[in-house]
Amino acid sequence: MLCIDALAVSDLKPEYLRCEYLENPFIDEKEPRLSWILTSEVRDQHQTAYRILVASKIELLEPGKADLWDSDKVKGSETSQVVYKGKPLLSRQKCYWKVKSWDKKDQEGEWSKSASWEMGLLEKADWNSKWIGKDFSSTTQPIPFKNKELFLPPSPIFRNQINLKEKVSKARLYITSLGLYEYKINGEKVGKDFLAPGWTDYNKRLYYHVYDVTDQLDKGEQVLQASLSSGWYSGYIGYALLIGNPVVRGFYGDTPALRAQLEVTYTNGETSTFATNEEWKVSSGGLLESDILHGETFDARKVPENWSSTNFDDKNWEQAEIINAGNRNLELYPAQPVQMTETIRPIEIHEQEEGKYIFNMGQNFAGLVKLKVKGKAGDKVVLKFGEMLHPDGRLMDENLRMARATDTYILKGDPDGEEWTPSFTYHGFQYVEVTGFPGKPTKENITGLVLGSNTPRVGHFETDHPMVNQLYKNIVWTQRANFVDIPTDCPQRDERMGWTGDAQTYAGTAAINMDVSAFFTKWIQDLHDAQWDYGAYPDYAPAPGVRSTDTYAPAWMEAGIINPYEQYRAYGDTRILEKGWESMEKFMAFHHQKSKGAFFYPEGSFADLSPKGGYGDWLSVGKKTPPDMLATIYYGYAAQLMAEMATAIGKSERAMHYHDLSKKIRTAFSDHYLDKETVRLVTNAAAYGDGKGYVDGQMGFSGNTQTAYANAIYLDFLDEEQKMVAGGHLAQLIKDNDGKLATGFLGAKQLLPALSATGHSDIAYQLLLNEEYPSWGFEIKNGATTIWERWDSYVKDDPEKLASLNNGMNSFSHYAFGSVFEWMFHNMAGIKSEEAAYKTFVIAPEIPKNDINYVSARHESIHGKISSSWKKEGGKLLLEVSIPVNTKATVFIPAKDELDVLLDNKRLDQHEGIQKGNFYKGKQAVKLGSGTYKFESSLN
Ligand code: RAM
Repeated sequence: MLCIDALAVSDLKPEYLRCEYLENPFIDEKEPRLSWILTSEVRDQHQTAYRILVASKIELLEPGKADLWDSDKVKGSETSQVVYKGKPLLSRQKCYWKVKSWDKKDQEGEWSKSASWEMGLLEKADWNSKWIGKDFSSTTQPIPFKNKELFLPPSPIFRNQINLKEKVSKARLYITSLGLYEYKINGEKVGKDFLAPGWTDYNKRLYYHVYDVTDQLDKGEQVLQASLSSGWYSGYIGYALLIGNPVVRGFYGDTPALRAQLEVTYTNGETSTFATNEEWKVSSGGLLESDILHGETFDARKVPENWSSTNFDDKNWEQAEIINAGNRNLELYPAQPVQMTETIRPIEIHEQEEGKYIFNMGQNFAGLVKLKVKGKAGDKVVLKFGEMLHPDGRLMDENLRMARATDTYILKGDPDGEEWTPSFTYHGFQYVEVTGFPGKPTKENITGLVLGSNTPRVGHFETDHPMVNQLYKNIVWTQRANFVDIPTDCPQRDERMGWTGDAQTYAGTAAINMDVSAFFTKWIQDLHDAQWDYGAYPDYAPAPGVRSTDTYAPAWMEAGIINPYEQYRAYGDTRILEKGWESMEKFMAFHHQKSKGAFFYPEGSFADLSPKGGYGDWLSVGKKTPPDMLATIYYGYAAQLMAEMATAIGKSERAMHYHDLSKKIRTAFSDHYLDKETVRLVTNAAAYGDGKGYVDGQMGFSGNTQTAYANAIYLDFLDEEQKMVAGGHLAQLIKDNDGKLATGFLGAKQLLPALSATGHSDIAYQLLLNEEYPSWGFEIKNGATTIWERWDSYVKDDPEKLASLNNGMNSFSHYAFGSVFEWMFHNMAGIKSEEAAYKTFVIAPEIPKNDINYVSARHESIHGKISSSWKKEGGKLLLEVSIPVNTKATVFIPAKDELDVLLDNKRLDQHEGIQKGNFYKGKQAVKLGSGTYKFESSLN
């Protein structure tokens, strides 16, 4: 008989090996962090030690041979963020690694499969390529558009023919650009990325990518091709044109430029580098207009025939211009690039007027379409993108403001038909208006390509309530549409900026849905890069300056603290805290100075901003929560997070300082904004005068708002007793408001958790399920497939109301209100992290009396799969949970009493080794290690 113990081998298996959050990546981090996930069939399993091997060749990846690092057996339970401590890593070095773990009985598991990473170019001297480009501005005519003019230079194409003398054993392309690039070898695109190298403050850092192109090369003649577009570097950004900013495009520079080097190792061991330089030729190709915001015009007749073939003669092409791009700081792109993540088929087409067809893609998303068409040379197909239709069936484009959002294709007349996908733009849309199509188009002529940062999906949520399921779907789609290199506010109109308020409020939800560890590693750097000299974090990052009055605002600027904190909470990332620490301290010093050392902000403290007070509880309904009250809350919240982060990185003295500061701010807050007798939040509304200059100031100001209580409760500005009373006030406010919410960007996330925390879970559920304006359900009833910017962005079947909507600022894909998902995951499914990265967590589902009988949620954490799933069945509550290896959870099972709870069909006291906690307020606590557990109890 096989006896596991006798073999003394544990079934503990390290899987999903990652380096700097990515699988087998190219990196330039000299001390990379390694992570793995453990699986085991044994319950309550954890790691007591691990051993990592790193070798320069796969053959050396064995004990005793590993030439880069052998960690030896290291005692500890860490499975993520383990820092490489081997030999110094060099440019281009490939590293293979594997790991094994010892279990709770100190039994040894098997080695993992091997994984790898490869170093990029670590020294400036590694770059020997030149910047090449072509300035077409003198030949570009402005194009009239909506009473203004657009300046859309064509995209240059570049060519260089090389000869490889031997067979190739290894080839890497190191590539970056100012603007956007596409690089091809013998007509085949390198990589699958779009919009590379992304958006950063190009004066501070510019990212490059590395591609393994070994399989794209052969011995002999090869054609290297590239094209460039303005992108964020020299194209249009945001609403600069709309508001008449002195600069509307070219915020970072005028002429896009490319820098690339193809490094080849032959089978005989020799190497060659083929770099961009004056040997490259340039011409204009088919791309007559190309802008990330406005779209592209492509004339297929203008593409030089056969230019990807080695027989092509480029002697009439000009020599590429060598561009003086200065001394740029080049770093390897640290995240998953923007890629096509899905394709979508149209669900219907209607001919809106003769020759004008509207394709309904059935889903609002960000991306492009691939056009398939057959016709004669010179036929011109125009694709216009929009999110909604007017009641008469016309495409709604008013809400796009100054984004042209149009792609045009001019046919070359290929009898076999032709296909086109734009290269350097994207749109936010559900509908495509097609004109000029030769004949009558069918659904086969258009395919939707979903673009976005390719962050792995790690969250799932399902109930037996169709509206709630649709809401969850809409949240995920909105995240996909807006996580496009940076977290944008919206994908469709002339904006698409990394608004900090939106990003801070949504960060928690984002990390439950997708693995955004690498994505936010990048954007948090953008945020620090965009910090003002005086310490405030900006309204959006990157911050190119699309309006001079866009400076900073309370609850927007705190993204500089909140987003790193959320990254730490989700992934246990302490390095990001260490790296940003100085900037964050500088920000806190700004607060100190701005508040004149008073630990709170009295009414009017931010009257110097435009709008006055900042953005406040943006897009709330009814009376406004005083922005200075919110500013005080966010100051105090930031101090509290600083204390926690300081502790996490071992800065105990700073932790004490911030702990003390956070307490002082809370005291000053309640001295000024709290009537301690009634526990009402109060303000001196008279200080705001008639409210002119404040966002919605004409509505008047009050401390007694849903947002005020929700924040004070959720962010710990009240003691336990006060919290319960304030919860009562909040519940009453909702009742007085016909059972509806009234919160904006700064209250929508906090509202439901604040209700749950104060015993009003029933009202939280009622708000979630409400279908009348304003509510999440209202959007869905009116056909939303994504989360809207405003509670009343659209109304079906009411043309009059529709006509009165504010189309100057109306997006149908804005994730901020989707932050309600935090409550759905934390409270409906009940999963809440305690220690960072779910090392310990709680599962405490709140079971509603009516309407919902089933909830199931899952999250692939950095420690593995967590799930909680409950259903009501025949008067019983069935709860199934799973807890990853190396973590512990406290599960709270709703029950009549402790004898009412069955675990795997047995009473708790009949189980050995189960740590039973208290029975308190209708819930039995049980502390569990890893495994899957089934509970049964009576429904109350
Ligand atoms: C809007 C943006 C964003 C918001 C700011 C205040 O224009 O769309 O969502 O944060 O304004």
